[in-house]
Amino acid sequence: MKLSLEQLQEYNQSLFSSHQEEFGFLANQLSKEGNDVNGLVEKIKAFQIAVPSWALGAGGTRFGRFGIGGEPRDLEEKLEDIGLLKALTQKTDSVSLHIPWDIPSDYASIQSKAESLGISFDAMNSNTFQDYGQPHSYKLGSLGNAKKSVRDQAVAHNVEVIEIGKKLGSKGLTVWLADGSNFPGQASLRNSLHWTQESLSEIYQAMPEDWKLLVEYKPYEPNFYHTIIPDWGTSSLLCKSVGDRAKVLVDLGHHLPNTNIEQIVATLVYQDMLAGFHFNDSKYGDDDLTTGSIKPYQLFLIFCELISGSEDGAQAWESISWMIDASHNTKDPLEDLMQALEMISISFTKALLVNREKLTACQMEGDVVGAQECLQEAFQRDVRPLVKEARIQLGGAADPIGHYRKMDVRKKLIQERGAESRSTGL
Ligand code: PSV
Ligand code: MN
Ligand code: MN
Repeated sequence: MKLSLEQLQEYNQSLFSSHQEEFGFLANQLSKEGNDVNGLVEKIKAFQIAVPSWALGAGGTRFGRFGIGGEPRDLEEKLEDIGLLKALTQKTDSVSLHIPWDIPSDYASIQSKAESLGISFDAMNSNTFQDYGQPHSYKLGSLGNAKKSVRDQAVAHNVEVIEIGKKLGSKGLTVWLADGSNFPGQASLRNSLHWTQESLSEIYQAMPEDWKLLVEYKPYEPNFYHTIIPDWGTSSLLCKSVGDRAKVLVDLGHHLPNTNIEQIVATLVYQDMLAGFHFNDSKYGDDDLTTGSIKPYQLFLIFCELISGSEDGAQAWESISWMIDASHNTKDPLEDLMQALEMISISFTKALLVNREKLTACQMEGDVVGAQECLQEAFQRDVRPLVKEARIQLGGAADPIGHYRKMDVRKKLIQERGAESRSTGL
């Protein structure tokens, strides 16, 4: 389904005067404090986040899955859903595909569909954590499997994913490895790391020169004794050994509880080693909850590190990829994604407001209280009118979820695709 632009504008018109009032008040305050409000709005407009193709249906857990109805049945419908998100939020303009779930049956039609919706192809994802009829099983690992034949097959799969991505105009390959072991003694810790390094190196050689390799880490699950790439340090070590276009991908859920993720980000940015982000949130583990729903302060602090790193010239902002990687078990995925996109924009905007000069002075003088005040001043501010203004200027909805509900989008998708339609994905 497609949203009517007229209805969207009509809806925006009904919210316009209260928005003007709120935005005017904030803009006035911010300019008095010396901020360039137009510059801020432009930065918010430019910050776009990719949506993965697997996030558009109900995710479920290993105990069950509750369908949402109207889920996209194929790649074209997935693109249509991202098109809806784009029209409403103006915060996403690309999709990240997972192979083999999303192999295009007709490249020309997929490309023209994406083009008509203004969507490009972000990093490609390979899949060696499942069996899908290939000759050798991945039960005991893929790129780090003890058997060379399995490793070769996993490398070949990644090379095939690169070839698919090349046809679509993607510029990156994301590798997330489920490889590891469930029990002590099951696998050689050292050899499995070595084999993984060899396999990654072969994959790297197969990438075009303008591509990057995003290497994701995860401490546990699906293996519970050891994971071959458990942390940013191991990922970084592997990346450095394969080539300078291989960098570390940080998925917010892939840390043990209470890990200082902003410090990891600062360290990676310091080394120009950050490939990108998978946004989500968690209370306990890789919960894949809505970004910003559990730890909004952490998200803000992460953005503070990213912004200061790029402003200080440690790592270019444009070299970092942004994506949501969450699972939707109880919410409508499209509404959930809209909430995530909003929270990401809000945290980004708050971090832009930190008075960095003042903060640095506090750090140099050892003014601990002053430093905390600097951060709190930005974090406690309600920046929603700024984010809304950026969205309206780009032609999006003043209140994306409000409009989505008013237009009965899910009901229409169910009519179109059926109540039992099921999307491929996690
Ligand atoms: C599994 O933990 C995971 O969420 C990884 O984060 C990957 O990025 C994603 O699945 C898709 O492969
Ligand atoms: Mn991820
Ligand atoms: Mn994950």
